[in-house]
Amino acid sequence: MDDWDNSDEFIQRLDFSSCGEESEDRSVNEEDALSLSPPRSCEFQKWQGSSPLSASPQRKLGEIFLDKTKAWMSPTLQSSPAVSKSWGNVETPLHITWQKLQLCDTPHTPKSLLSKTAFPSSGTKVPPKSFRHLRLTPGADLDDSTQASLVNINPFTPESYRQMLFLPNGKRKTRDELRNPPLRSQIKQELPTNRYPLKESNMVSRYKKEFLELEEIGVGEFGSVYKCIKRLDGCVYAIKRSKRPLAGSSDEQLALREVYAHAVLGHHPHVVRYYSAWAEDDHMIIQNEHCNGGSLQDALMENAKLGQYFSEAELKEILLQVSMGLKYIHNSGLVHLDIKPSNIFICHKLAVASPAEQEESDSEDETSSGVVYKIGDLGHVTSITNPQVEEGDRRFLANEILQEQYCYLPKADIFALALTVALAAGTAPLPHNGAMWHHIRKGNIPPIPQKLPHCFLELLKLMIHPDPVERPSATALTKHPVLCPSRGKAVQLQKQLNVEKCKTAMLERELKAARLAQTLMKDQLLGSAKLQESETSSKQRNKHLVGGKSCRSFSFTLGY
Ligand code: 809
Repeated sequence: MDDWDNSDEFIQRLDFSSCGEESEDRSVNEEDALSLSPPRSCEFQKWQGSSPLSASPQRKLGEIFLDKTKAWMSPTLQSSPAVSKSWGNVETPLHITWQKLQLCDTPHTPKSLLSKTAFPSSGTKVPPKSFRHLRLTPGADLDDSTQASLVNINPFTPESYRQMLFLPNGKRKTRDELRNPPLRSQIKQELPTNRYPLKESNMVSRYKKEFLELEEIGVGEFGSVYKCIKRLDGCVYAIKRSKRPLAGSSDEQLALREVYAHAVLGHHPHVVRYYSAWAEDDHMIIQNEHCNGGSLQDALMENAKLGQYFSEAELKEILLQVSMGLKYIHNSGLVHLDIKPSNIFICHKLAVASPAEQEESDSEDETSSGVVYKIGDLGHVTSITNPQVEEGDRRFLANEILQEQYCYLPKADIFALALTVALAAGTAPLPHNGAMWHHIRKGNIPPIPQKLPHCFLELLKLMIHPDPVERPSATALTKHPVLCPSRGKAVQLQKQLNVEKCKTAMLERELKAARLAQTLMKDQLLGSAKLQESETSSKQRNKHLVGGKSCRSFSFTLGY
């Protein structure tokens, strides 16, 4: 954490004035500012004052300054229990465009503003508790009633539906009233009417207001990626700022795809976590988890400089962890289509906790090596069933994708992953085209300058098989005995246990049968003995009867 040694000076540079003292709940702050998050079913609940989403650790600001070692890290690296922000299979609103979202280019976001519009009839200006701390920066000097009137009316909100279905007195509208809706002006009476002006001068950059830029960590055609600290929660994030694509262009759809994919995917330890996205000025911005170990590509370049390669154990770890991330993406009905070293990010678990604390930690990110590999950059993600394929890097591209055959899309990710691992193993840079490109597509792993077990090389070879059907699925890889030998041992032991259980069951059955036979035999013997006895006694009785003096009666049963 050397960046932060001079923390006193740094703390002065942090401006918390816009954060609101009560705002410990990041979920409120983040959700409140314009999010491109797709609508969720809990939205209405949120307007009513309870925020069911708390996607991140809630740390008191004081705590952040007190704990110098733990501060300034990605929220996912902290030991606070992360609450999954899984949004399930949310239907993404494909029709919404960046241009339309310009409506939200302001700290007065639909949700915060609706929090005001949703309670007009309560007769009080006090917003619900979870919104009370939110300050509306541009209009900060306006009184509450003026602020409340600076809203756009979203026709799709439950409040709009309420107005459509109910009269102001709360009664349900009749069919006639529904068929002949009142003039728009009448609807407006209930909701504040002024549209929030969208002039540039009124826009305060959310990026600048909420984040402090620490350094540029990547730059490319797409724009730039910055390591930033969020003023409110003191955590570090990776933020991509890219040029806003032309409204209605295919680039715009591509840009939105990344956000849709993140939103649908939710949270997985081997997929870079997404926090928020918004548009401002000419930029679109995406705020993601910051991975403190850089990208796998950075690590490969460092290795190349030192003449080193990843070891067999490390290669297996990369393959296993990325397969887990892919399994999650594929099982969500999506494919990545741009797997390569520069899109795999590395998180090193920080050694801030004592060994005892580390032992106690029940983090899902825990791995034997303490290194977590995560799939990032979802810019090429598409649906498996309804694909819109934007070819990824040609060096990692499976031949069938080039041939526009999209029947086995997940297997294209497997192909790219094998070449990614080969690079990590020390393979020379991959060709963009030419003879070597085709040689690899025929199922040949390029030469690897280190001794690796035959079974591991065979697995990599299978992963680049020319026939995608032959390549293992991500799920199969996560269970593969080469990657999880302990799992292989466990499976073997389980099989042995099952055989023993079968034997025991059979012996128990035999024992039961023997016992039953024994009982039957006993009973039979007893039965015939009693029969004999009864016959003898009946003969004797007859004798007595003949004698004519017996007053005793006998009864007997056979014992059945
Ligand atoms: O850590 C990162 N998370 C990202 O989403 C991301 C990250 C990085 C890093 C790691 C630095 O230790 C370097 N670069 C160039 C990154 C890019 C991204 C990224 C990629 C982002 Cl923020 C959005 C889209 C694609």
